[in-house]
Amino acid sequence: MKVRFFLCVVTLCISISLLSCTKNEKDLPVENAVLTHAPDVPPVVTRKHSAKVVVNLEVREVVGTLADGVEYTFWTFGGKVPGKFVRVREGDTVEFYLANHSSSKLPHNIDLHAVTGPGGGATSSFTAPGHKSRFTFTAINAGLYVYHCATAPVGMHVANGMYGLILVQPKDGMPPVDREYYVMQSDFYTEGEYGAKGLQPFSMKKAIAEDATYVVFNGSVGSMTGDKAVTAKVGERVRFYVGNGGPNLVSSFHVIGEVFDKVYFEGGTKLAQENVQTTMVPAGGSTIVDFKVDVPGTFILVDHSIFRAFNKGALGMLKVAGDENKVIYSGKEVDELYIEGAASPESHKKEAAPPTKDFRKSGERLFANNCAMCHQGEGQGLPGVFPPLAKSDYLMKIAQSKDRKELVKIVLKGLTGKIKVNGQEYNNVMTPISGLSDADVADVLTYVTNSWGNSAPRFTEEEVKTAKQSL
Ligand code: HEC
Ligand SMILES: [Cu+2]
Repeated sequence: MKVRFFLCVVTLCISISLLSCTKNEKDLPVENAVLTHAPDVPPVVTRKHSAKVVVNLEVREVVGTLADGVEYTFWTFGGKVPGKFVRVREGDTVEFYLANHSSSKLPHNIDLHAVTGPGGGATSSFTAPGHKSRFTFTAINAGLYVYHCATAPVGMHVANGMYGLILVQPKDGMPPVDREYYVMQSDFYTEGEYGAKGLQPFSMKKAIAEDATYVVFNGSVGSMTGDKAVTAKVGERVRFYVGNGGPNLVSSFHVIGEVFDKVYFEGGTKLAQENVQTTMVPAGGSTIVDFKVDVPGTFILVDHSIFRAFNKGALGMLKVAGDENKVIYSGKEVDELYIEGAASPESHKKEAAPPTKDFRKSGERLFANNCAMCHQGEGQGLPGVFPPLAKSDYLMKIAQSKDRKELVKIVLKGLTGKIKVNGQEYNNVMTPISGLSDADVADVLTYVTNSWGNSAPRFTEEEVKTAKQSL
């Protein structure tokens, strides 16, 4: 009798607590998460209460661009690398749907480092092609977390692009900023050398040796340079949510010409450090950096393991516009190029032929990827180290002379020894620039001789071809 009564009470208690639990969850307002591709970040969560947030993420295996002329079969969360950015609030209930597109060849899953539970969700989200899984978790810990695929062979799934970031905003929010960007570094391993054209297969051998062919921000070389640079205005506060998908390399994240005012170390919530030059981002880890931009110009994002930046692709740009809000590369400059490039009636005739491609755009991109790290974003150079190209008397004298092939030579063979540019002496080494086609050389030379106040006739592919024969 006593036992029975006791059991009864226990059962009643359990039912009540179960009921109240279900009721609580049902009470939560439901919202669909806004997901974004890099470099965009979903809007700040402004609500002051918990919610049930529904996340829909779709895995797709797609062929995309890894570098100029280099293609790769990426395995993606959301169609691009890195995966879509997810943003929730501490305490939210997250109902996570992982779909695997029917065109996929393999099953995939997801391990979110923000999840407390076996495999970070991996065990509950293993999804065959053409299927969809659901699991639910409570975002107990605030912070910026990496997510990735954890299907065997895990290294290969990660190496092919299966990673992204989830931000669990602290309950009390974060200090407001003017702009937020999503930057994710990762390393790629291809059968071909850096820059080898065509569809490049994954190299398991190089991946195991940790011998990265590419190290990139946001999934490809040049994803954040030229007209794809992220932007800000003088006086604004900028925040980068930085992740590192690996699979292997630790990043020494640095922005050339900026100091991070605040660094939320390893993506945690404690403001651990102020006034930082370079911060480490572990593979499978993150960091949050805040800084105010004080002067206009182009600021270069790099992995300061510096060969990765200048030789493997880990280079991005933040373009900061000044008060005058000058638009650096405008359509009008293209007109300028056609008009001012016509130095003689004859060359005018040549110029009149419509270009087969937008060589100015191409030149801008080539400059960003091959020259800007030394000669700087606006061609202004670094005093005493890298001579300026902007309004360089040295450059412009050659560009307007009969010896224009000397410029082709500088690009392809490099330059050493004493030179004088605008009255200042330089005695440094410019190493040869490799991997450029004749058309590339023509475009980049046209670009540097027709930007920042420079003006000269256009370089053509033919001219470069001829110049090369006499080098
Ligand atoms: C690794 C750094 C580096 C890179 C990358 C680089 N340069 Fe240079 N460049 C130099 C240095 C250093 C000099 C001066 C060499 C000397 O002192 O003899 C120089 C000199 C020059 C000059 C002659 C001097 C002047 O300022 O007019 C030109 C023109 C030039 N570079 C063009 C380019 C172009 C175009 C590219 C990209 C295709 C490029 N450089 C990439 C370092 C670099
Ligand atoms: Cu996978």
